[in-house]
Amino acid sequence: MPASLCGTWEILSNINLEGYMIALGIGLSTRKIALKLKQRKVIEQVRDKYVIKTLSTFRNYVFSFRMDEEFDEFTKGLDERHCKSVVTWEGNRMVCIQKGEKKNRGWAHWIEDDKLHLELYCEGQTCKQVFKRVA
Ligand code: YOG
Repeated sequence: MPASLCGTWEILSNINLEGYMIALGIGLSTRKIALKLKQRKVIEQVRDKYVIKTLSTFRNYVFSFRMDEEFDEFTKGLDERHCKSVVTWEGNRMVCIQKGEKKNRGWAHWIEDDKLHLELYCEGQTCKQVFKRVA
């Protein structure tokens, strides 16, 4: 059983968010705002149902899913695309594949040294984020 991702997490580092946003087609003015945000993650689990909230002063993105079950994701407030998404455990990594218009899109979360790690992928760009636990 992987270490629990549940809790409240505050961003410490954010590498290549710009490249990831360009790959998603996010416009310049929104990218400038997004680069300055202090993102938080709130991850909750009830049985096999998870909720991941990405919170900021500008916009929030809330995403809920069941493990191993494909569902329709609409990335509201992000790039506003529809994806067929599925989240699975790959060893200690929680891995999401987001099938849709953008190729090689998805993300992976894992715990390392008590930090929450996240890689966001899109069309050859990877954004790497690390969060520390605050609750
Ligand atoms: O999280 O997919 O935890 O859903 C960061 C990249 C900025 C809006 C969000 C709002 C967003 C404009 C990744 C930032 C780049 C920029 C706070 C969310 C796109 C648009 C919402 C995400 C996964 C994994 C779970």
